[in-house]
Amino acid sequence: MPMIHDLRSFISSLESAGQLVRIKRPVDLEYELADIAAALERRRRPAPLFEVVRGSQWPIFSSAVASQARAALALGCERAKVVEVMRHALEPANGIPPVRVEGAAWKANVVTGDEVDVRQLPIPTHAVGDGGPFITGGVAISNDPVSGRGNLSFNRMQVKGPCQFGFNINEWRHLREFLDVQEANDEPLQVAVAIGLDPAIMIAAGARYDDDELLIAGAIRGQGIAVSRGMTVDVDIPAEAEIVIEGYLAAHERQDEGPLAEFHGYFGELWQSPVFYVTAVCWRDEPVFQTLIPGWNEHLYLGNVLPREPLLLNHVQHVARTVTGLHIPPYASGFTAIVAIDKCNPGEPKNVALAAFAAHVNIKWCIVVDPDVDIYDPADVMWALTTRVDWSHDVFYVPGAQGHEMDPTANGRGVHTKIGVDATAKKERRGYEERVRYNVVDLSRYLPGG
Ligand SMILES: Cc1cc2nc3c(=O)[nH]c(=O)nc-3n(C[C@H](O)[C@H](O)[C@H](O)COP(=O)(O)O)c2cc1C
Ligand SMILES: [Mn+2]
Repeated sequence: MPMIHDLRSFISSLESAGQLVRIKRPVDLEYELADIAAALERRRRPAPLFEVVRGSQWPIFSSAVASQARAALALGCERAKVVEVMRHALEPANGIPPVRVEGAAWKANVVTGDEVDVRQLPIPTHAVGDGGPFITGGVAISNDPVSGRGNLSFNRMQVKGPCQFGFNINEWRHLREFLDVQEANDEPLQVAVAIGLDPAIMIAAGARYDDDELLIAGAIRGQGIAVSRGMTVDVDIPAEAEIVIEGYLAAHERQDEGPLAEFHGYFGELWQSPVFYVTAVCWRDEPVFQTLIPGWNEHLYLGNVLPREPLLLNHVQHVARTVTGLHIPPYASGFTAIVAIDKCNPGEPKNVALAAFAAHVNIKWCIVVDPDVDIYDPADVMWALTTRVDWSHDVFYVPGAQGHEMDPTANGRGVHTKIGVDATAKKERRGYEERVRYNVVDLSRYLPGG
């Protein structure tokens, strides 16, 4: 398979793998586009490329890394190897630094100064409870004002005017630290936002990492990501981005921003967020705009699944050498871990659940299954829960544990109850017969469209 190096080559790979659907019927930017993409994501259908969007000269692509199959394609591996590939890429020793080049595809079209009007960009309004149009699929690129190192992050951006966005930054982000440093000197912070990217860069941007996250993207691709200096900002931007928005976060300025669909599946509140002023908009010839459906599968894959599964693997492998697979499913807001083990001892599944709770505060439910259960299929996991769990023996609670402060079941400090479930078969309790099986068939050979 040809190597993925930008959004276009990823779209080609998806198309070859039957993971792309070209939508030719015109769609609206407000709600309709996101409604379709959201329905496709939840049904694990292909990623949509909207070829005709009312009010847009550009096509819009959504839902890049919204399923295990597409995460595997993005990483160039099998579904079950995603965790190991991510573990390798996140290991700081394996990072590959970006490579600076002069030219960039997006330098073909540049608009600066008074000519800028971001309201002409095809920015969708996604969910009915969102506060308006938001850029959700852009990666913010910045530099640490102290060390000079680069940084990638996701920050939702709400359109506020022709050259102005509300720009969301949580308390504990690197970008927040950088802005704090600049504000202490009454200086702005330069930022570039790249839209339409190699999914390796999107995956890297979702990770918590002490160095430049572009090193992770380099590790995924096995070579440094080409970057080029901004037109109006001193920031190195992926050279093959489809669209680039350059500008700065003004010191000490805050404005209403939000609400937007959050990762836990509820709408958030209005925030007092920094303000981003645009100094340039640049794009490749015939660019593809990219969006990400907030509060839905891709959001979870990038923020909670891919960056956290390696951490979970390290922890559960510490207590059980027999881990055969694990998954943090996107449909459970990143709060649930499913771990498959080939258990040697009856108590092992409970130790595995305890280790999962220690891996990350978010994890509040750990389900341990046997290797015959498909951890990517919620129905198969539900079957194991139903036929292999005696609730009074196989479940334990950890009340008063620390969780994520935004967990809707936790109190205001993020304190909640964790629950471990041993959903492995207990043959010592009762002999089980062989489970029902049918052979795996390639449905695309029998059904048009697969
Ligand atoms: C799709 C997506 C959207 C996100 N949106 C925001 C956001 O609006 N504000 C924020 O502070 N973090 C957001 N995050 C989380 C951060 O981007 C992410 O944790 C990143 O690692 C922070 O990087 P930093 O610490 O280098 O700034 C989002 C994450 C994802 C995956
Ligand atoms: Mn960072």
